[in-house]
Amino acid sequence: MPDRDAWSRLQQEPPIGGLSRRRFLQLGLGATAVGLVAACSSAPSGTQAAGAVGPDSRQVRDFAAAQERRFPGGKSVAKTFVAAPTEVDVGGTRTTAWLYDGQLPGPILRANVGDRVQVRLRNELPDPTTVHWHGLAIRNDMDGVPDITQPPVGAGAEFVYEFIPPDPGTYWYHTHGDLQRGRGLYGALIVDDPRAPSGYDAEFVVVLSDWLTDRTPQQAFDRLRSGAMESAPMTSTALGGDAGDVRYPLYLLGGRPPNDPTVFTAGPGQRARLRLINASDDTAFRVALGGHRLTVTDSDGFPVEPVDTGSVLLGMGERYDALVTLQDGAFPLVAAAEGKGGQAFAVVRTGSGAAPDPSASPDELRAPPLTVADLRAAAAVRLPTRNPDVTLGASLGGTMNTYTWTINGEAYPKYTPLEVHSGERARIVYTNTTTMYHPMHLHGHTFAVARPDGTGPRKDTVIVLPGQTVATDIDTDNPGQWITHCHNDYHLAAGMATIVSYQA
Ligand SMILES: [Cu+2]
Repeated sequence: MPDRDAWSRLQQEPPIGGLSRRRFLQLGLGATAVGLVAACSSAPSGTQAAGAVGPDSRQVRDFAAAQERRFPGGKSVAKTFVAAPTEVDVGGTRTTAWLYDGQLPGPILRANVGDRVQVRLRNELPDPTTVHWHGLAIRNDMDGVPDITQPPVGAGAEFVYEFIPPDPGTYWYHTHGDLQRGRGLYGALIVDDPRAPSGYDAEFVVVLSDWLTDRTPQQAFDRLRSGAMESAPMTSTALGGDAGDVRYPLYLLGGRPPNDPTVFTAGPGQRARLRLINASDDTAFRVALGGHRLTVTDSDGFPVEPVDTGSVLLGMGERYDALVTLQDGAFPLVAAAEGKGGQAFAVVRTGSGAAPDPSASPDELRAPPLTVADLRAAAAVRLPTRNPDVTLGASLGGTMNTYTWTINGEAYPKYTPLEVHSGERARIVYTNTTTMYHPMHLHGHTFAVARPDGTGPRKDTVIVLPGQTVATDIDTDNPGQWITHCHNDYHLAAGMATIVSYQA
């Protein structure tokens, strides 16, 4: 049901920045405001203080101008993404997906650091939507969060995103509309540093997702809300408890099911860079390449001290890059759905030999996987040691009988903002009081996982295990309104989000 009370409250809010929030919404939504309110139940009802720095503020324009000065001469990268319902055949089952440019996953968006990226989104979906550029520290008004950084892009409408990627690495883009992502609206976003040596011969972009064939994510969510749980519990030691809320009929690698796998090819002895991206809604993946060790080099786009492992665990939204020196033959690249029983699968082929079985389970998956605890930031990207100027708590809670997930006792779109000012070291402390892990994501910043010795890896999404407290540090250098939320799409839809709000 639309939250009409929230809408009326928004209309009465005091001005923020130079423009009232009410006016921002009115300008953006124009004559279609009533229709959008009816279609969208997530108009935020946070109480922004008078000094909140809005997406259309002078501070955000100043940030954008400074980025342009920092990267003179970046080349133009212009794309059009058409978001539209598309019939797809996944593993022999036809479903109506929602895709960018008819592709599952969407096209790889690739640019250099400092490029001027322009993506024209044409919304041919029946519902309003936005695109979020996950992990990139870009200007707030291009962040793609409906009602927070822009009005949702209505059905039949267009919006042009323009931004400058400031850091190289493995990122991704996806819709930020309610329960839209699981229908197929996601893709890899890769930022290259032309000055850095590549250090590899082949590159495998590995987009992992969970896939419903018999219902939409909205229908799965409605079922959870009605109190129905999966019949067999799903648990994982590595995840410290519940492994998910939904069991999926299929897990995809590069949009393809195990019986119709992607085949990555390279030469024996060559060094391959795996760019692992977990684009799923409710599934953590444990990834291994049969017969090989992985050297993890980057986490969420930022370099770490390289560490060898048999497998790596990715929560939703996380990325890991790994280098691997390839043997001669054909090998299973397996992403096991942690605690759920199924897997995504591809073939890595460097020579002759029979293709591995899609149900192959490499020995590398047996040992505990690498997690954030095993990583240290590369020296070049460590946040300088500094005491926090402000510490903000985000207590993660949930009530299963109504399937409500909360931060500090509130279910988004209700929220009390976490307030920061520019120029601070801010510490955001996530405490998980529930029995399920939550991959917590912050927009617009790459935090450092706080450690006394300052070696915590830089990340934008971090798994917070049941009962665990994870502190994250940022330097507040990107003014605006930034959502922080659980990257389980059902948990986000059920309220696990709040806003980190820059104050003037
Ligand atoms: Cu969650």
